[in-house]
Amino acid sequence: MVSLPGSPVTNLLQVLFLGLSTFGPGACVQVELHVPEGLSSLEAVEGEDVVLPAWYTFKGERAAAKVKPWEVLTLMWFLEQKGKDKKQVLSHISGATSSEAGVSLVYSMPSRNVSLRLQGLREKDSGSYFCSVTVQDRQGNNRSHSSKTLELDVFVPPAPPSCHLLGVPRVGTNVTLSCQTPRSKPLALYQWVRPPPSTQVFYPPTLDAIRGTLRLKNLTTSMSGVYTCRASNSVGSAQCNMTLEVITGPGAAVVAGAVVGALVGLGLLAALVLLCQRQGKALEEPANDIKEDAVAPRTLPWPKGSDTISKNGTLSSVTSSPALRPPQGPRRPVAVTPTPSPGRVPTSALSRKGAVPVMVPAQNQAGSLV
Ligand SMILES: *[C@@H]1O[C@H](CO)[C@@H](O)[C@H](O)[C@H]1NC(C)=O
Ligand SMILES: *[C@@H]1O[C@H](CO)[C@@H](O)[C@H](O)[C@H]1NC(C)=O
Ligand SMILES: *[C@@H]1O[C@H](CO)[C@@H](O)[C@H](O)[C@H]1NC(C)=O
Ligand SMILES: *[C@@H]1O[C@H](CO)[C@@H](O)[C@H](O)[C@H]1NC(C)=O
Ligand SMILES: CC(=O)N[C@H]1CO[C@H](CO)[C@@H](O)[C@@H]1O
Repeated sequence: MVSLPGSPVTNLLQVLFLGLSTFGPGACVQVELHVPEGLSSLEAVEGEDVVLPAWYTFKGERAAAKVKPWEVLTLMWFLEQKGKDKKQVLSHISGATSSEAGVSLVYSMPSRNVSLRLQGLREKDSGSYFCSVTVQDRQGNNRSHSSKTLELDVFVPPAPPSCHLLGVPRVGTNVTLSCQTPRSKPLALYQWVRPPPSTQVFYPPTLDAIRGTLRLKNLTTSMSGVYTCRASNSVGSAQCNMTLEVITGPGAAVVAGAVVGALVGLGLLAALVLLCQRQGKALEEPANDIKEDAVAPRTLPWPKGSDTISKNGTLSSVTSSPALRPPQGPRRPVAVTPTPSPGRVPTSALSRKGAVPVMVPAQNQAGSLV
């Protein structure tokens, strides 16, 4: 009777046969492993738990039937991954269960429900889970076997991305803001926005949502401010912030403007410079280094959003984090401060970022003397 086609007549015969034979061992039984109808793959999120549902019945038997006293089950769950050997993750043989860490059966044995629970999922738990059941009687006769496969795909929410500036943000030039997350499955899509008060959302072609780049053209000072990048996929999102400070005008014009503006005080300024140079010889080390504690020149309230050059000829200025702080605190001559995490740019980075090497210390001196 083993593989008769499932016509109503043969089903009836099977039921009759099983009805007669379920009283003890020696039954000719065909085990059937089941998974929920239509289920062939599952999706889960890294860190969470998942249950791979599976149970067995005997052909023609009602699904809810209990384990028979004579049933001896051999159960194995394997994980198959592309390019790797098949790995056994759980086995139940002769009444003893053994498994990998984080893998267990949902129901204690004996049970016909052999669902597998995976706890604390990792991305590398993705793959094909192959379940095999073999049932025999206590004499080892009438063995019957069945198996099923379930695909598991473990998704990963985007890790915190890092925000970077490519290019020098001078008025009239172009720069690119870039954003990349180190980990995400499926691949993250990126979005750039400016948070309030300068709320702005960017769209292609300015935004490349796949690469995470935002191209800003013909910069103006009104484009200075905080920019936020959000990386997101179907299971989560993460963001980073950066502060863009658009530098006004090329260096030569600033110097010329400063000279014209300070024409009356030029002689005094020259004298100061001489004085500074003398002092500089005595204090050569500190004078040439931009020191952590060096107090930047006291400036008039910063003319945010305008091209005005401040009186002391500062070329550029930066708000260190926190981002939207009003421009009144000590300033640092750095063009841009990416702020993936709160914190100040190390002073050692200042020289690398092309801070005006000679003028800054001179300004410090002048600023504190004027
Ligand atoms: C077996 O257990 C799984 C997980 O708890 C459940 O989804 C499934 O419905 C159960 N099967 C039966 C036949 O009860
Ligand atoms: C900025 O981009 C525009 C348009 O793509 C281009 O015409 C211009 O040459 C670019 N300017 C600089 C300084 O690269
Ligand atoms: C850049 O902006 C300035 C001022 O907004 C404008 O006059 C100029 O035409 C712009 N240049 C380009 C190439 O768009
Ligand atoms: C980015 O800035 C927003 C406010 O504009 C803040 O809520 C968020 O915590 C910041 N994120 C990071 C990573 O600094
Ligand atoms: C169909 C089949 O193989 N039936 C066997 C089941 O096992 C008993 C002994 O336990 C045999 O007598 C049957 O022939």
